[in-house]
Amino acid sequence: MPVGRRLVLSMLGLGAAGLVAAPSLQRGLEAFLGSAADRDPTGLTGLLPNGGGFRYYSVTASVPRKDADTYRLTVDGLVDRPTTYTLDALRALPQTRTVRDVQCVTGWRVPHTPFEGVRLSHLLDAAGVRPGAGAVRFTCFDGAYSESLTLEQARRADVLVALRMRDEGIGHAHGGPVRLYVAPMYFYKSAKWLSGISVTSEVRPGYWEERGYDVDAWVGRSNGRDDTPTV
Ligand SMILES: Nc1nc2c(c(=O)[nH]1)N[C@H]1C(S)=C(S)[C@@H](COP(=O)(O)O)O[C@H]1N2
Ligand SMILES: [Mo]
Repeated sequence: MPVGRRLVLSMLGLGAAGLVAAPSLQRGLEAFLGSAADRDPTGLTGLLPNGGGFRYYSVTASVPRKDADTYRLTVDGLVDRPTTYTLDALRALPQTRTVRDVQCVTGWRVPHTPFEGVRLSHLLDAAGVRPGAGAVRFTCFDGAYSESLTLEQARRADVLVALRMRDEGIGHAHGGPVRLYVAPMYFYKSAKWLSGISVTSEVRPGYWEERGYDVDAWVGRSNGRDDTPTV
């Protein structure tokens, strides 16, 4: 790490593993640390070129690329009909579009962002959720990230298996070709590079949640939103 950066981080009292920065602090750091390609103090985020305000997040150093030929999404666990979908199979299902604000728990926000895809509830109904199921766990083809929702949350109309973001196909950096989109919750719930949906009996904390984030990730009214589905 360059000396200047180490200095500013220690001045601000942030360790290299400091994960949460207030928005003003984040802006100050970005201004100080320079170019948009620069990485933030966590080493996990960077401003995406032409990203429209999004930060790139990945907990792994590299992620394999998947396309229509190689992408697969598996739905299994406590279901009657475990299913594997190709990208084309997902595209052939009814699509829902929703426009909400994206809110990262570290403070940045991107207003009015369109997402489009298949309702998670549709995939759950198609698989046939068994009695005794209480939650849904999501895994990713980065090989590391995971998330979860209660079954009730998962069945909301504004929870999508998203194929499009900002009215275009989801690029690799944003978790394409398929990511989860949980509109009413902080963006860490929206698992990128989605490869597995498993119905479980109980919620199992996800990657960040095992490292201190709240399993309950509703974006509150303090952020200017309510949790009413808009689709
Ligand atoms: N697989 C995976 N999904 C992830 C993450 C990640 O590191 N890996 N980060 C989460 C967090 S904290 C945020 S804010 C968003 C960032 O999405 P973006 O990179 O498209 O801006 O992805 C979420 N989903
Ligand atoms: Mo985030």
